[in-house]
Amino acid sequence: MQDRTYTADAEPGDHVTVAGWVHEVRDLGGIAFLILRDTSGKIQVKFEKDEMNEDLVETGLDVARESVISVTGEVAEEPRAPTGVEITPENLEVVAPADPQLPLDPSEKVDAELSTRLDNRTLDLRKDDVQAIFEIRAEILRAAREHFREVGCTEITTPKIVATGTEGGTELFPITYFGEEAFMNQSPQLFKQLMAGSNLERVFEIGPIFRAEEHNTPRHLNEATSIDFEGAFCDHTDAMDVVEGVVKAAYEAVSANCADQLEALDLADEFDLPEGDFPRLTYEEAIERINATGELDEQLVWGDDLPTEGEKALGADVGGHYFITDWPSEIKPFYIMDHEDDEQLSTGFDLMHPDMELVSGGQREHRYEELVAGFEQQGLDPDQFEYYTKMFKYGMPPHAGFGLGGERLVMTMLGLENIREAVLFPRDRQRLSP
Ligand code: ATP
Ligand code: AMO
Repeated sequence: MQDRTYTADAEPGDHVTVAGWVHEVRDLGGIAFLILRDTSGKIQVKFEKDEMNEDLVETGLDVARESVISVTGEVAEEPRAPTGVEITPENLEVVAPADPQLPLDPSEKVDAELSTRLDNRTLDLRKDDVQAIFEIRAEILRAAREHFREVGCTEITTPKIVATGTEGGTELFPITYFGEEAFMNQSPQLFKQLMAGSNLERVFEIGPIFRAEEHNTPRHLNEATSIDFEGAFCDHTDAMDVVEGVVKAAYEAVSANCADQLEALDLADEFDLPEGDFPRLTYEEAIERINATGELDEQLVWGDDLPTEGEKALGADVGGHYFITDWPSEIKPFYIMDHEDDEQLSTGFDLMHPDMELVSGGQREHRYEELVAGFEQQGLDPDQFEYYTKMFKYGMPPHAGFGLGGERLVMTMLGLENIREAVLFPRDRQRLSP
């Protein structure tokens, strides 16, 4: 391979080789420009027809858009070029020609349909704004990992092929595992809890979760990325502190390190960091405030789950991230601990963005007898979960944790309209390929 020696900070006079995709060719008669694009940006290549080798000019001007070419030449200052410099080519090689019939043109100003974009993700990711989403996503995950490590967590990975589900039986994807029924895991819930009982004590995982969600909504995926935490000797308030830290660290990292990407997304002027402590409303306060907005046709009563319009009304009222705590035990999973003085009230919490739920978490039931009784109340057979429950007989400390939806964090941070925009190859009811 020929070395690619061009970098975005090349100086006039440098002799460079730049390889990338043909973004656009403008032929103005005596002079023509080819804009070459690579991961670092775009560079102008100038053809002066009367002064340059005819073959070279012909190859450069005939090459189809999105072909990969390699150009060697000298960098010169040119204030009218997009980057202030241009290259006069001495050599030009077509590395990989593109079919002139593109299913999606990355240089088009008008956006293609989302389904066309998802069917042609490689081409779609040649657009600055789409590339920016995935660079920001990577920065968010990097910042989350760093924050977890700062608060003493060890990164783990847990199985995605499992024998039992935890988050509701209807949302499981069954698979066949050497002739036996198995499932794709809906959450690392049980495994991360088992690690809270180990000497690792505080763990986190960033990995896929699989849910056979029936709804086709702009905020549900059938394969999502969950950012999970579990900590021994933690209660629900400690877990809330950790997730608040992770979310703030993600915003701060994007603000500090992704200026170009925010610019590409037209967000440079409106990217605000979450300010102050996230308010912590109880479930009871939350339903009162929702009822007071008058946005719902029917008033909510204790025990109701919050409908989407209710979440939106409350989000608009609060105006930023906030927690909802002290949920009724009956609408939180069986593994969540109830308050000591009121067994109708759970330690479960949600972290909300004004537009949607980002996180669920809580302190866990760590007492063996109560845990087994919880399985039975849920209609689950405790024997099937023996691999998990038995570890609660051998010294399981109080512990708490949360699951944060990775794509929802990206989506809400960047104001994306559809969660699929935050996934390279989303899985939904209609989409199993690519
Ligand atoms: P020629 O005499 O071969 O046409 P020129 O440099 O005089 O060369 P013009 O015809 O004056 O070119 O320019 C055509 C268009 O291209 C103008 O709009 C001009 O601003 C623009 N242009 C010329 N040179 C450059 C350059 N190096 N980078 C960007 N734009 C340029
Ligand atoms: P829960 O089921 O609320 O909790 O999931 C946690 C967070 O994961 C995200 N999420 C999803 N994102 C996109 N598409 C989906 N289908 C989807 N399902 C979930 C959401 C949600 O808030 N075990 C608990 C967590 C815990 O208590 O530690 C759990 O999975 O952002």
